[in-house]
Amino acid sequence: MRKILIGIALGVLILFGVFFFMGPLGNRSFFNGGDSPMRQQAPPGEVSTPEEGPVQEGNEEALPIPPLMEDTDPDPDKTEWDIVADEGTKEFISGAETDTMGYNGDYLGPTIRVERGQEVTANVKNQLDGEVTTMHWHGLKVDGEDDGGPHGGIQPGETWSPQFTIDQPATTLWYHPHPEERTGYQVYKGLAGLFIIEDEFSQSLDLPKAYGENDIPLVLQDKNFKADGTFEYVLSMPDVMFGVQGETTLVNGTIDPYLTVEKGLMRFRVLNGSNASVFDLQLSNGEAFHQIASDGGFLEEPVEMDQLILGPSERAEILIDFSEMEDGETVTLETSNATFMEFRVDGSKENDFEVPETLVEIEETPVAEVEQTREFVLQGMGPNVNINGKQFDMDRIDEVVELGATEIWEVSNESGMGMMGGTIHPFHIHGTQFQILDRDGNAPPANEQGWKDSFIVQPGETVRVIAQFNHSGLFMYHCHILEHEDAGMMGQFEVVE
Ligand SMILES: [Cu+2]
Repeated sequence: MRKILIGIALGVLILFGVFFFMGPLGNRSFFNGGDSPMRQQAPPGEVSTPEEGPVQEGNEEALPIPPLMEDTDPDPDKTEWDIVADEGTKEFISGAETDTMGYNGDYLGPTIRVERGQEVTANVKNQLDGEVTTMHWHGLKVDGEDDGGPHGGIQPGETWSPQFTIDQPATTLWYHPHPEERTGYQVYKGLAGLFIIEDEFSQSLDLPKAYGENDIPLVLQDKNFKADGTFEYVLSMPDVMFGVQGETTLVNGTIDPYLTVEKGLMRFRVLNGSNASVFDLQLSNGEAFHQIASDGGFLEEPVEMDQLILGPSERAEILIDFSEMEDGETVTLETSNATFMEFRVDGSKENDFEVPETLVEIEETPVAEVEQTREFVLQGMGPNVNINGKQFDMDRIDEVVELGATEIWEVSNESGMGMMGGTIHPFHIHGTQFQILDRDGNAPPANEQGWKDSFIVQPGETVRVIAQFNHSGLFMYHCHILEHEDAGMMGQFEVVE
């Protein structure tokens, strides 16, 4: 109660502060940065001589591809990974070294690639300086004890070794820390990686599937670089309200990189790995592309679009067709107010992949089997963000779900309504992949008609999802604006027999 009262007082102060400094807000959540000139050039810093100033021209660096996670188990039915969370440094802007965190490296982590049916042993070592961390496999269907939520704290110097079996369709998930009140900080510093599941279907598909060649991981993030070319995790007043949104975009940890692409169809696995920003992705030439997979697997058929909206933690696999472009021609992946990267067509490398007519059959989770409907109301602002009037408490289980149950979860966003036009909240449920039934009573868009584990809830909107809970244990549901999650916009449910 005291925490909430202090929160309310703080919230009022922040509201006034924000209004004073920023003027009308409302839609800041839809932007991934201000309108300041980005990335062309870092502001002059004092860190080096004029000849070697921290200057970053666009499209200087080739897109780095995260290496694949090493599998130390020779048994093809099993896989074992050694993952070390550690401190590091990285020069995002030449001449300016930034303190970072990474898995098995300075920033981000290797891409995990695993096959359905494989038995996993993951050895996660915490080598961070005095920071407790956890390892959450976002979107993975495993028991609560393997899920790596806030209860799964790994103390500095310790190793956590969960074992589980991969039992879900091919898809692109990700992994990141989930410690209480520190998730935003640790992810911002660089702790995150992709987690790809393959299965018989994905391996048989006539689509680009050479990792790093025509099947490209794209981890999208945004950061606020300081005048000296480094970044830090410091929460300004708008950050507390809307989460940390940066003015500089990174793809796989690099500012404005380029990628040489085949003259043909290329596949991209896109993760919105930002702390808080929603990205409305499009191509600078306005051409359409196809989404083939959502958070939890392939869609029933490719969805043609010229803009892809991805909220924090959402993933999409997309196919971009470069076959009509000339050798050397370029096109940019951008949002309505920022650029992410450039594609450069190499006419000497052609492929004749085609967008498939259909992909998989997705069985509809039967509404007739629903035993319970639960309501989750997202409320409050800034430090007061909460769900159903409650802020996260490690010692309180908010919902108890029966193992195997099918339920409808109805999530509505009343947060900040009336005062400022509201804020969006991306909602994530652990331990399951679900289907979106409707948004304000209307069918979801075609690219949301597959398996999902996170979804945007617009101000004033109500989204209903149908989920089956086939893993037992303690799980989280929360807003994936990490600053909201850390502030307490999170609850716990226990799945029991
Ligand atoms: Cu939120």
